[in-house]
Amino acid sequence: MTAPSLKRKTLHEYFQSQSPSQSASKRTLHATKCPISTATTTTPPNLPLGLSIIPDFVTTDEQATLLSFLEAETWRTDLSRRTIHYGGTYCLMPPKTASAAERAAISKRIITAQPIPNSLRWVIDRMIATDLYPAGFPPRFCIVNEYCPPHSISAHVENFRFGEPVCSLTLGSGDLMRFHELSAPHDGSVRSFRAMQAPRTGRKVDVWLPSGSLLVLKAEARYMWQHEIVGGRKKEKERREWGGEGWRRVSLTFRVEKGG
Ligand SMILES: O=C(O)CCC(=O)C(=O)O
Repeated sequence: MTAPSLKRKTLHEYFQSQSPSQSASKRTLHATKCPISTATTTTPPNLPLGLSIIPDFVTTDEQATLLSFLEAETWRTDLSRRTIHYGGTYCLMPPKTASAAERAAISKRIITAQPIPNSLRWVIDRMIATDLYPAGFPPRFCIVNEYCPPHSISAHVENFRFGEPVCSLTLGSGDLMRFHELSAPHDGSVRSFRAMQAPRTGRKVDVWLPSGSLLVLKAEARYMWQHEIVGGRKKEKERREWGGEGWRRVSLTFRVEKGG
C-alpha cells in the first residue's frame, strides 16, 4: 500500500482537478473562555476606525448547523490550515520571472470557484437585513478558514479588488485578531510576500472575536490596518488554556466586489 503523499497541493493542482471531499472527523462545537474581559477587548479605546463586532450574530445551534454543512464540503489543503474558497480564488503567486506589469495583472486576477452555496445564503440574508450589504449587491466571495491550535494567518489587508465591508463570522472557538496600523494603504498579498513590505506605524491592537460574532471591517479598518491571526507555539499553549484540546476556530470571511 502506498503511503499518502504529505506534500501540500499547489493552488494550480487544485484548479486543475478538484480534490475529493476529505473525510472529516466529526468535530463538536467547543466553548472557549474569553482570555480577558470582552468589554475591554471588543471595544478598546484605540479600536481601528471602521471596525465593529456584532456579538451573537449566529446562535450556538446555527453555528453547529453551519459547521456540519462545511465539514462535508471539499477543503483545500495547500496551506497549513484548511480552507474553502467560494466565488473565486485570488492573491495568486506570480512566477519568479514575471515582469512588474505581469505581477500587477496577476494580483488583480480571480479564478472562478464554486459559488457560495445555498446553505450559507441565510447568513448573507442576515447581513443584508443588518444593512451591511445592499440586497441587490450581496457578497459573492467567501473564504472559510479553519484554525486549529498552532494555525495562523499572516498580517495582510484584504485585496483592493474587493470593496467594503469585509465581514468575518467566527464559528467554534473565539480568538484574538491583531491589527497593525499602516501609514499608507497597501494590499500586498501574503503569498507574494509583499504584505511584509506594508508601511506600518507601529500601532497595534488586539481584538477578541467571540464565538458566534461577526467582525465588520469598513473604511480605515479595512484599508489602513492589516489584520492577523497570530499562531505558533506560545499561542497554541494559550488556546489550549482557553478551550482545551478541542480549541478550533472556523471563520467565514465575506467579500464584495467593488462598485456596490
Ligand atoms: O479568519 C479570519 O477571520 C480572517 C481571514 C482572512 O483574513 C482571510 O481569509 O483573508
